[in-house]
Amino acid sequence: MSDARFRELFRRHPANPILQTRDLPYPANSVFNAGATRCGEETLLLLRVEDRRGMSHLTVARSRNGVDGWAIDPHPTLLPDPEHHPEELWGIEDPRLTRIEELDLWAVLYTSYSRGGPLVSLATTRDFRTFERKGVVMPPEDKDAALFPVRFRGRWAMLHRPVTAFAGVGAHIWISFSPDMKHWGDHQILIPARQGGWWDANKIGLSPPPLATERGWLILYHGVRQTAGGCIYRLGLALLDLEEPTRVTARADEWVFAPEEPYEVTGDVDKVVFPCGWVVEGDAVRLYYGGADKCIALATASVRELLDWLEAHKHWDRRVC
Ligand code: BMA
Repeated sequence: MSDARFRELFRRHPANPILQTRDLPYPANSVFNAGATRCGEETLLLLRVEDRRGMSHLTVARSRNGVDGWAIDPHPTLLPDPEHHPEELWGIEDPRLTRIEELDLWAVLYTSYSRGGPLVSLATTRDFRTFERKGVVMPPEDKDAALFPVRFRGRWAMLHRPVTAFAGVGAHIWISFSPDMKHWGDHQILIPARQGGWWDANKIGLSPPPLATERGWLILYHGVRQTAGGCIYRLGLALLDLEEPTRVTARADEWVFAPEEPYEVTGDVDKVVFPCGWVVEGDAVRLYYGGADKCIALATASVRELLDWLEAHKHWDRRVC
């Protein structure tokens, strides 16, 4: 149950959950973790749909108001293509959409579930009808990736979350750079998972793509807390320097959003809120998130309130990480 003494920065929409499997034009196990963008006059979601074999694909949904009246493609929009892309053998998941004005296209980073583990793939599209696959951009195990919409000193930048089997080091958010979106280097840890009892100890990952604001790149990330009763996925805020995104200028200690409602607490994976996209108009943020790996829900926020709260609660002391 939520605590009235914390004024929610992200306010759940009364229509939640806004999309469930029964809203799809074809049978599926679940619909969750959607990428989001504005496309013309509409809000476009790239839904992750898990079929009744356990494999995921991506399907487009469009709505005028971003809340209801969704027009959903009658068939899967982007299916895994293991014949030409063996890395997509067990499905494609969790897309993050970045509108790149310079190239007049969207970049879609998604998780391909390969025989070698989850990895990061890139596709581009101009219309969300046809997609050009660019293939693997980060080897396994890696996921939770998104591109920045602009270059930094001529290079593209990506946030992502590699995982290593090396015990005890944790899974952190990394930043990498590329001259062409294909060849990536200058990898470095950007936001480390904390340790011990923290809500974001041991394993964190980027949620929606970084959001440009006047005070810096706003980052919403998930922290995975291991408990005796299973994992809890919660969300926290950080800020990166606008010109130099390798510089973390703020990170809050407390989480800002956590599973509380029944559709977040109970599902295929309990206690999960997992956003892959947000849409911003002026000061208004619409955050689209998966609830318990089963449905899609919406929460709204104000960019100014998020930044003010982060300013008031920022803490960046590596000694307590
Ligand atoms: C993460 C991702 C998400 C999923 C979450 C909770 O590792 O695979 O797709 O929502 O786990 O199961």
